[in-house]
Amino acid sequence: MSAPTKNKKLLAWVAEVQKMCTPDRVVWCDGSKVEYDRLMAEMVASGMAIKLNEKKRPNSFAFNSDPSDVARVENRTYIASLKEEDAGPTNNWIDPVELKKTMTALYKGCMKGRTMYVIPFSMGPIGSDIAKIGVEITDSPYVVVNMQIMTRMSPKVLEVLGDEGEFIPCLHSIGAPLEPGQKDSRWPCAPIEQKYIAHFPEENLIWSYGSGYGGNALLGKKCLALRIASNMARKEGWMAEHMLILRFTNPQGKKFHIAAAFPSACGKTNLAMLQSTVPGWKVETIGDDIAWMKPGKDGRLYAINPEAGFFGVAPGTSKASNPMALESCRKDAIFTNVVVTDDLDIWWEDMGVECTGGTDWKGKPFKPGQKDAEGKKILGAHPNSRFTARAELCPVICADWENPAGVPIDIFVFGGRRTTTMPLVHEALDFNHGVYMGATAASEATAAALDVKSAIRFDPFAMTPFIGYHAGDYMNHWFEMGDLLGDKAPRCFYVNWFRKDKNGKWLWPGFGENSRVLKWMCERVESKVGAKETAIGLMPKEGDLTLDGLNIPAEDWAELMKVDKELFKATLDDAREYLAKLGSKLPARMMVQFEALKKRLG
Ligand code: O2Y
Ligand code: MN
Repeated sequence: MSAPTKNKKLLAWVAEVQKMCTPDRVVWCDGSKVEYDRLMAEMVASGMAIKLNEKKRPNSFAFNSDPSDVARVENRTYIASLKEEDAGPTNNWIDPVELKKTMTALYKGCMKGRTMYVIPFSMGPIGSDIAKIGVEITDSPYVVVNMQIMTRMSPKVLEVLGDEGEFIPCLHSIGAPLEPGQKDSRWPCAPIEQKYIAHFPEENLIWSYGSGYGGNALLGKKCLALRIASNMARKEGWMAEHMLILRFTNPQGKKFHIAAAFPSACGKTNLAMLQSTVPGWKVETIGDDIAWMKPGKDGRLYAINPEAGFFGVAPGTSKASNPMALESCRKDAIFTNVVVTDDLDIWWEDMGVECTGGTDWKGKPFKPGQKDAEGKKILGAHPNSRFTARAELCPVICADWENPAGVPIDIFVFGGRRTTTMPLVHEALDFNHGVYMGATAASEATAAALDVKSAIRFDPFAMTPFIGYHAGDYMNHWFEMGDLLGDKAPRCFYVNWFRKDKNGKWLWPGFGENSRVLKWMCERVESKVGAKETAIGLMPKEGDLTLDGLNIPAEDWAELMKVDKELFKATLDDAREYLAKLGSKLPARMMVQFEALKKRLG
């Protein structure tokens, strides 16, 4: 197949990888439907994909991964900067020369017996000045079809790239060469000790080996759009964040744009597609996971969603929790590690529909409610099972979701999962205080991960696994963006949807009702409502956050909004200890905020 580009750098890189990985053939991908259909047909024939019932789930397919390859592998993910201190304490680091040596040995001949696919893609609307071009080389046809949904793949990408344009090279191999006559497994991959998800920030280069799953393999997502992009953004004066983007429009038609950062599996996709319960207020989705934001000519911060699809967690997605996500995968979808029902549709735990039986994610016969020998419920879908769905199929996708100029961000929201201490919502006193709030965002550790000293885990800006450089420098970049944006910087809020009472009952209904909280934020921005100043920040005045029809007893509301100074003070030591780990790169301004909060708490 002749190459559809004259870009010298790209042609040289493809030739170099071909020589190293020795695939049987090279295929340049164009993102077309013909290509998608051909690859799916090949994967169905090989037994890797299951074609779902055309009447129930048109043009959709299910895959089951190897049980050893079911999630991102953070302990095998590396930031291989030239200097260790540039990766910082939140990243794994290996000297880039050493890592390249180790990985080159693995890459040698790794695509034998397989096809090497070259995927030119754009993160962000093609041609947008916030977008970036990447090229992924992979030996996984599953990666190609997922990249078709998650990124913009089309001949236009190579047109924009031209003969001299720059791209981010993303090399991926599942690490499972095939000898002649060797039978392929359904989900080939390498053992854990051979998996490497490597980032070389000085070269804007990604090398991934050994895993075919999600963020390890779809390199446009976490690897490029967060780890490499966060480092580029810092150098170039913009931001690459783990944030959903939504538009919230009030009954008068005024539009507010909100970017919100929550740790993985905290309901970002649900919030991005929220169905507002506030009469006349409407949510439209722009993105559910990643925001790229750049100051515009008017001095405001403009955001695009660099992705073109959703790679959402399946279990728990239901008509009640997120009907819009379910609708987004009504057709043209890929499902990974879910139950395939007897009538060839899909099912997962807490989907809210009946399943009479099928095949679980490990390929075994399955009926909901079955228990294992120890009496534990057998799960049909893996807890990290996923749907890959086209964003354009989301019924509430915003008309501006592909606007190359992006949308102006009014509000940043940070949060974590806390059953105590953190009230439902509070606002930062100013942008720098907002940076402190984002930097000290924390969740309660699960029992399994509970460490001896502290029950909370800090996850600054929900970016811990995704900051492609030193976390101290990253926090400083946030302060510097605030300096640059000045009074046009977004207003900052902190939410906690997860507070419980002393009997373990949720105090806030969540889901669509979260729109009430977003409305209060928008009315703060518009100066329509005031706020009570408390030690931790600004909080809603009585009656400003409307609770009509919710039946929340007054004492529950008081508990939900309670700021227990003693409890807060008790977490300060944890925060200080966490921040101290960032050493000399911790911005002085962070400690100024810490001391100010301490003083306010008395
Ligand atoms: O396990 C994976 O590879 C997927 S992780 C993921 C997928 C979509 C959105 N966010 C995440 C995440 O871990 O934050
Ligand atoms: Mn995410």
